[in-house]
Amino acid sequence: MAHPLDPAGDLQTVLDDAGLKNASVREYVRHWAELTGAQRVEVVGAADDPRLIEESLAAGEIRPAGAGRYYARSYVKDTARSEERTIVATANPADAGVYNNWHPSSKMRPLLEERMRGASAGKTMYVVPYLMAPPGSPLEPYAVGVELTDHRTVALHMIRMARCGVEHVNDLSEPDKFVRGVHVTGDLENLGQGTPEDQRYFVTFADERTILHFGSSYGGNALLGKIAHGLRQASYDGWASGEFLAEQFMLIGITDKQTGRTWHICGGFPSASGKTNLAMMLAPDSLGDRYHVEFYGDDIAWLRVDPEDGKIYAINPEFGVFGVAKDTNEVTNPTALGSVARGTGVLFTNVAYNDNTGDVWWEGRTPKPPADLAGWRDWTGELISERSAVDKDKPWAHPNSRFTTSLRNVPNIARDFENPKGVPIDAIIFGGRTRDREPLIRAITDLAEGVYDGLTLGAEATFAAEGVDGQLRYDPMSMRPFMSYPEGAYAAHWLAIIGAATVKPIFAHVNWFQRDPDGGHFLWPGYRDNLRPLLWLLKLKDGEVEGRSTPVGIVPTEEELDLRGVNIRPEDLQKVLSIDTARWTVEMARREQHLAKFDGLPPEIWAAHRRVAEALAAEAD
Ligand code: GTP
Ligand code: SPV
Ligand code: MN
Repeated sequence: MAHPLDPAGDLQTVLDDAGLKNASVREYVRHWAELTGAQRVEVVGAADDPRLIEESLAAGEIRPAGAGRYYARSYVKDTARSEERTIVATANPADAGVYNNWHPSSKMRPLLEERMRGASAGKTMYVVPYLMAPPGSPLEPYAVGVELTDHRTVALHMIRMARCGVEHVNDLSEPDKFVRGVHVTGDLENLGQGTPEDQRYFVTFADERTILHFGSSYGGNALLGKIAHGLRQASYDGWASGEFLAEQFMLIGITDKQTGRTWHICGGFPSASGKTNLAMMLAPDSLGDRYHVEFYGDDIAWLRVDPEDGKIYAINPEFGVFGVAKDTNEVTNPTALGSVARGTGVLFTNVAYNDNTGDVWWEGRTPKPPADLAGWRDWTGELISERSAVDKDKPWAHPNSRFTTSLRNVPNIARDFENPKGVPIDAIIFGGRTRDREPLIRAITDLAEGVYDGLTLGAEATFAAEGVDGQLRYDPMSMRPFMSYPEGAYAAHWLAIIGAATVKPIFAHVNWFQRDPDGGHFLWPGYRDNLRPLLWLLKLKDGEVEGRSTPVGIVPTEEELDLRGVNIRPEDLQKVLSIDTARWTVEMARREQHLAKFDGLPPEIWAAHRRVAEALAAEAD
């Protein structure tokens, strides 16, 4: 039950009634309720979901989208993470890196407090205690947090994306050890988003384990357990403790049903580059009798070495999926459609919505949009039938429209996804959207070369604003937007953690996005067929295939790839399995400049770069 905070102050009664016992958490709630001026405080957990849904429906904040499915629109200028306004702040200037947008805490703290002071007046502050780990994980001490949010839809997202409830904070052995995450929405219509007067700030005070986000109610800007805690804070904690890595990685299991053997692969692709789709991958029909892919995670993995067997173990700290809607359909990703079926409690954001039927639609859901326009509104709430001639062809859904659903709804969720220990890692892969140069897969067996490959990961710049056409926007390990400490130290920490494993994973770089330079079509069919290069990688690791050595790694021969049932032209196949030495040589010069930006890069990384460059030069001669 919620109680108004009357001047006599019965906050303590609210917290008592909710069973919130941790005195440090109670004091933290009191402090921020006072500072933000929230009118009421309410402690919520997973059990409150049905009531919160009813309240949100009644208030018109969400709408029904079929039985047990819901729909919400965000403010039109609040539709994605904002990288420019995201900051990592600490007391130590040496924590500044190239990508973490470091500022001193002493400067940022007052700015955030000023914006948040009184900014939740008249609103309810939801207290959401959560755990970013399977319960019982050795990394649990780093996984406890409490988000305070003044937005009910954000609380609904948190309940889907993290394990939520007072039980996660009540009996801590160190009651003060939890991440403090405060989310204040602000007056979205008056924040100057994207202008020089931008009022928003999304700050992780990493050495204080405090996250203060002001000025959004969207995705990673507002769900603080996910990337602010799960990636920025956790990667800082993993480095500071020397215990683990926290990465923007998907995590899957592949089981050979004939032998019963299961392998685990994790890996990073930059945002919107295919992690969710890979994690939900259904084996292609021709391989489905033999192989099964299991979903562990699609966006975050924490990796540590287990002292007992010397292997790398990974967990997915999340409890849900915040997936991109665009192009999700029965052919590309039937598993995703299963995850958002009736009764799943899914929450769609910024797709198109039909007022009359409660149906939802997004670009790529079907080849053409629904023919009968009656009731359909685009993601901004405009009736499609009333669009002007100029707006006629605009997308119905926002390109970053998403679905939020819990892991237990994912049809291929691994049987042991809650295993506190995590799963042993056989391979680590990196991949970006690259229209040329990067082959379908190249395997890397050397640790330093694997880490080097991750550090030089990038995705092509697609808009003039994002970079020079055809050049990569480098995105080390797919962590560029989430980097919390300097890149040189980051590389050294990777070498230390993976180097400490006595059983090492194999590395690989993959690319599903190579295009025909003339027609522009994707050379590789992608999606379900992506299992094929991964199976080759596991065979290579087991010594069952040899591949072909190149200066940039080992690539499969055509015979080694299981291509039964694949629809690909012979010339396209040849292209995705070949190395364009001249094009690679151009890339090496750019890599040199990219790496030179990082202070204190370990000598092993430079040595790996030189080895690859020399091998390419020898090939070119
Ligand atoms: P974030 O949640 O932003 O971190 O993204 P993600 O890495 O999980 O990306 P996601 O799987 O949601 O894919 C993003 C877009 O890429 C979607 O529109 C997909 O349909 C598309 N995509 C994913 N895999 C493939 C593929 O193998 N081939 C092609 N052509 N497109 C793909
Ligand atoms: C990403 O942008 O990589 C996401 C979505 O996974 S958000 O949680 O908004 O960061
Ligand atoms: Mn992501």
